[in-house]
Amino acid sequence: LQLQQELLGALDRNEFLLHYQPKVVAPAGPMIGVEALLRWNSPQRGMVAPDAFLPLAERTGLIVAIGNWVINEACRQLKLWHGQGHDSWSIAVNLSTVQLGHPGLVDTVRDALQRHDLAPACLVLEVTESTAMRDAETSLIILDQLTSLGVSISIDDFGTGYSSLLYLKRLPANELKIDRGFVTELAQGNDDAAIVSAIIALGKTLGLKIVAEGVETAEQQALLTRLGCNTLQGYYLGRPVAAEKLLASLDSVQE
Ligand code: G
Ligand code: G
Ligand code: MN
Ligand code: NA
Repeated sequence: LQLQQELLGALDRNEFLLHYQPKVVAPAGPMIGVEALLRWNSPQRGMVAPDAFLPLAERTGLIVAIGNWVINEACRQLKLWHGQGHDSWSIAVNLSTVQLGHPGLVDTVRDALQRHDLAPACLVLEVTESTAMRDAETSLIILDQLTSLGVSISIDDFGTGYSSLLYLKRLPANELKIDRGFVTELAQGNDDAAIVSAIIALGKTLGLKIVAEGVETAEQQALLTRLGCNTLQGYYLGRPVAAEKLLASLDSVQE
């Protein structure tokens, strides 16, 4: 209840912020965009990661207001970067189950793109398999409407959910993100390399761009590239950082 009270005020007090993690062309760049990751800078608790408050925000419905802020803030920041010469960058925003099921989502996205004068294609909406499956038929309708706006849809944490191939085939997605659970032990000679190959083959058959997340070592970077991933994301390519730090770190990602 305490946390809920604090969360309620956090938006008004402007305590939320976004960190940005690079997505780079395999193996080592250039950077083609970022994933926006929500942080809560709480006066009482310090910097709070989303896992600590998203479940509560979902249960209380607060996620809708917070999520709308995220979408607008991400668009505002991307427009700034475009104006600074990084005009090919895209930005990815995560959507939770409650957000996807909320009737205002499509309008929120359309308004944010218009307000910040952004081409829809540079906004990527990341939806996990489980989120899309929660109310599968409704999700398809919403995702189709979002696709009609021109935004990209990315299937996040792929391989951790239960979607049938038939459903996957119907999803209007542009991108598939291989869950980092398959990447962590990739170089250790278990089945993960075969699983990743199969996911890549499946994704390519469906016409999807393949992103690997959780890339932490040079070995994983090389293997994933050899297996056919288009895009890499992970601590090895760049940690999530505040906007000011991202430009400063570009040298290491070679832009
Ligand atoms: O950075 P990491 O601890 O940042 O994120 C933890 C989890 O929180 C991930 O599953 C990520 O998808 C989710 N997440 C991060 N930012 C957002 C956001 O803005 N909205 C939603 N719905 N989920 C987010
Ligand atoms: O569920 P989603 O993929 O949106 O979550 C992104 C989460 O993964 C964030 O918490 C982010 O901080 C974290 N993350 C990003 N790169 C890495 C990585 O290389 N290793 C690990 N362990 N976590 C990562
Ligand atoms: Mn994500
Ligand atoms: Na993920």
